[in-house]
Formats: sequence, structure tokens, C-alpha cells
Amino acid sequence: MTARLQALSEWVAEVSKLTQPDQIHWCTGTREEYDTFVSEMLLSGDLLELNQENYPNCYLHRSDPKDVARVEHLTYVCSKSEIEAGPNNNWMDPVEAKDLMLGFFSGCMKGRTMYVIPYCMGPLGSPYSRYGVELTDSAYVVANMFLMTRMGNEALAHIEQTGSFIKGLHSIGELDPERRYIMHFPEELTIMSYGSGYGGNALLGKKCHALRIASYQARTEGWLAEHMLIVGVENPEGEIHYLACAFPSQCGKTNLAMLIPPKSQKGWKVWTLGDDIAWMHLDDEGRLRAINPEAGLFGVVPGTNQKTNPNAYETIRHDTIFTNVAVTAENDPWWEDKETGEAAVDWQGRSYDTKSGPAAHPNSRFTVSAKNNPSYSSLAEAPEGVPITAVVFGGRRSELTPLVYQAKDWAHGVLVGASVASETTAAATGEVGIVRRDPMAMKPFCGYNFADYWRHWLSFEDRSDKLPKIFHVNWFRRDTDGRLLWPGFGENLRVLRWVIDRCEGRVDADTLPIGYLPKAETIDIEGIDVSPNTLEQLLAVDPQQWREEMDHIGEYLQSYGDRLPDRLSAEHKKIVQALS
Ligand code: SAT
Ligand code: MN
Repeated sequence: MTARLQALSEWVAEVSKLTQPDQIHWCTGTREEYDTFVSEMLLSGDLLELNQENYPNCYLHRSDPKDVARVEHLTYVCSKSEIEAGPNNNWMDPVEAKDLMLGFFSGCMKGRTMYVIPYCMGPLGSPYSRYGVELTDSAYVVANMFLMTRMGNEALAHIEQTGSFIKGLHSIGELDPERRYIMHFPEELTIMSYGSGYGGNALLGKKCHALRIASYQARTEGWLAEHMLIVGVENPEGEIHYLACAFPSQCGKTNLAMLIPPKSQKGWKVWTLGDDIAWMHLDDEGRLRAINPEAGLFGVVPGTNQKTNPNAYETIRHDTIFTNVAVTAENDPWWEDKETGEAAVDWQGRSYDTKSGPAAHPNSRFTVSAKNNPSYSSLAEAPEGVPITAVVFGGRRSELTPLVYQAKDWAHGVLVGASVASETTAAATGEVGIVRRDPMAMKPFCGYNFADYWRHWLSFEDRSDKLPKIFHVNWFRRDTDGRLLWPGFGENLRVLRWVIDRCEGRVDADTLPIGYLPKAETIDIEGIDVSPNTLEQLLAVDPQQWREEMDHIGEYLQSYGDRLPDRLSAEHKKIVQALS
């Protein structure tokens, strides 16, 4: 064994001494190994077979009913100093946090197997990829990591070459919400997660590594780790523009990433590169290039149907793990708005005759390899990534925010990103439907102080004059009766076309204090149920409401105190003055 793998083996030995598993399994990452895990989980009841004729190689996992979402109140960034973690994170002293976690982990794997999962985030061998090793006692986590990352022998070989990896220690523990913590130690490139088996809490390659730890590394190394989907939009002439879009959880990132253009949009195609996370680097020519560190999709199931997301609907017809969906009498998976079949048994395995409450959990998920997606881009595996034309921020806002607008320049765009707010959803534990600030959709995921993060974003302006243009969209604006004004889903392509037209300098816009707004005639509304009057409402900017919004944003930014970059305050002031 080489000295580099020696360090890994020593860590594995140390953890096994602490957690005392019955056995240790080093994951190879082969399909045969995956199949064996599935067979074992079918025996243990961790997985249930779904109708194999209708849904080949599809399985259902029912989680503990109290373990169905990320737990932001139990998620900590344990940097040495509290100010490094910032007001945007829960913080615990790293020594105290480790003591607490070592107590939980002590002997916790008795009677269980400890799986060693070497994994790669990003295309294998890409200079932008990063490696990690997760130690876990959950076979369900292993199976999900198999679908979501490049894991096993090849990743291990790269770890041996590069010598560096993120250490992730995970145990489902007793699945007791009172004994549950997701701890990050950015300075030590270490993650410790105890007491949950749910996606973002347990698949440590995803939010823990690819966002919280990676954002911390990205700051010191001069790149960006972002909560963004990546799509390629191909026009009828065959040119492709790549967009990176940041929306909070459950605001339709997966739907936008997998969009199939409606019939009215003849000749257009949309290619998926990623649906959740983008790592972006400046290349030698100063262009921002993105890779998707993930290899699979972990998407929200309810609402997926032939109309809303035909691509996802096809993608999850085979080789998919469903978590917390309902099942039909034929043993097919079922969820709200599937628009075919009906639930016989709910997500907790109870008979669904009562029809009270949703049959599938609102945050029920599918896990599936990205390769299942018919619109998966061939460049998704390109080690050099794709050049980004536009960065698009968005949130779920019933009022105030227009369908789309463009920031005037990079620094203004950073303010637009920092000002993102959205109504909360079921993706995280807590009250649903409250407007909360979610800068760059990174509130739950930035591994350090937001003030420093904005400074890092601003610094790109000095490093390149070929940066993407920055936009903001809102698919969720409603009229006074509460009806959505914009049809959304596939029709969102019409808005992306305006974004690309602006980047290409093909259309004029109106200059308002908040940014560049589309002239009504430059958004295509032909063939959809959006009247010119509705479009006007969609694009309306109410100065009084915006003055109030800018006050809230100002207060929010000021809560970061002295560390807040002057440049950002100046941008804010500029808009306040223009509005008054
Ligand atoms: O639970 S995950 O964090 O993996 C998904 C999400 O909330 O975006
Ligand atoms: Mn997400």
C-alpha cells in the first residue's frame, strides 16, 4: 500500500476502533456490487420491490417518519472562530463539537457493517474534480452514493494519485431527532453526520462536501461552488448557450434543468448538465466554466408528470430508488399530481382509504443516475466543463418580483444574488410558505461567512472582463386572487430565450432602478394563456413595494456588520437613491 492510501487506511482503522462495526466493506463501485446491496436491502426490508414489469429495477425506501428532510437547525459549521462561520451558519466550537460527536459515534456501528465509499465529485480525472471518502453504516446511503457520484475503485485510484480527500463520517445512529447533528469542520476538510439517513444529511458528497466544504475551498482557491443547475439551450441554428441558475430547494431546478421545449418552440432543445450544484472556474481566457460535481439526480417526486416534466417522468421509469412515495394497488410508485393511477398505500406503508393528507410525502424523492435522462448533455462528462453565458438567480415570490430582469453589471448582479428571497418549502424541516432571505440560494449551504462570500463573488470583476451576465427570474408571481400568472415548466424556455437574446445584444430593454426589464414585445407569449395585460402584470415594478424591499435588504445586509464589503453597500445605496 502506498503512503497516500496508508493515511486513508489509518483513518478507517481509527474510525472502526471508535464505532466498532462487525465488518468493514470497501466499496468497489461496480454494478454487481450495487445489485448485491439491493438484494440485501430487499431481505432486510430497507428496500421494497416495486412493480418490476412497469418499473424495472425500481425500489421503494420508507424512511423513518421523523427523518424526511434536511435539518438546518442541526447543521453546523465548526470553524475555529465563530465569525468565520458567520451569522448565516449555526456554529459550535470545533473541540466541543468533536467531543459531542465522538460520544455519539462511540460503539454506534456494533452489529452493523461499516462501508468505505471512495468517491469523486466531478468527471473522473478533471482538474476541477475533488475527492472524498464517506464511512457509513447505511446500505441505503451506499446505494444512493452509487447513483449520485462516481464512486469505488476508480475514485480510490485518483485519491491515491492526488493524496487528498474530504473525510466524511456518517452513521444513522438511532434515527433519533434528539441525537442528530450534521457537523462541518472546513479547516480540517472533515464532515461528521449522525442520526439521519435522509439525502442532504447523509449523502455527504452532496450538500456537505460539494457545497459547504467546497465553497470554503473555492474561496481560498479562487473558484465558485454554487447551488446551481447547469443547462445548455440550443437554438434552431444549433448554437448552444450554457446557463447556471440558482434557486432555493423545491423551486423547480430539476424541472428547468430537464426542460423539454413545448411544441410551439420549434427547433429548440435543452440539454441537462446538472440539476443542483455547479463548480465554476475561470479558464485561461477569463471565461467562467462550469462542471457538475454530481453524477445523479435527487429530485422531488410530487408534481412530476407528463406535462410538468416529461423528461423526469421517463427518467424515473427504471433503475430508480424512490424514497417516501405512495404505491398503487399494482405496486407502482404513486405521488400527488402523477395524473395516473391512485394511491393504495401511503408513504408510511398505511392503507390509504382515508385519503386524508398527501399519500406521498411532499419531500419524497427519486434517486437516479444522470445517464437515465434522455436529454443528458454529452458535455456533462467533459473534464473542462462548459462556458457559462448567463447566471440566473430566482426565488419563489407571490408578489413584487418581475418574471425576469437583468442586473446592470457584475457588482449589481452580486447584489441581486445576495438579495434573493423565497417562500420556504418542504425540502427543509420547518414552517412552509414564509419569505426568507436566501442569498444565491446558498443560505443553508455556504460553508463560511456570507460577507466574505460576497466579497469573493465581487472579486471576479477584477479578474475577468468576460464574465457571464446576471439575471433574476420569478416563475411564481400571482394575481390578487392568488392565481399563478405565468404557466411555468416548459414555457420557461421563453424567458431563457430573452436572457440569451440580452447576452447576445439582440434586444433592447427598459432601464429601471432595479435593472433592465424586458420590453413587452421581446418576450414571446404566442400560443400560451398569457395576455398582454397579464404580461404587463408579470413585468410590473411597484416603486413603493421596491423601496420597502430595498429597506429589508439593507437591514439584512447590515446584519453582517463591518465585514460587509463596501462595494455591496454602495450598490445597494445606488438603487435606493434611484428609487426615491
Ligand atoms: O436533501 S437535499 O439537500 O439533498 C435536496 C435539497 O434540499 O435540495
Ligand atoms: Mn438543492
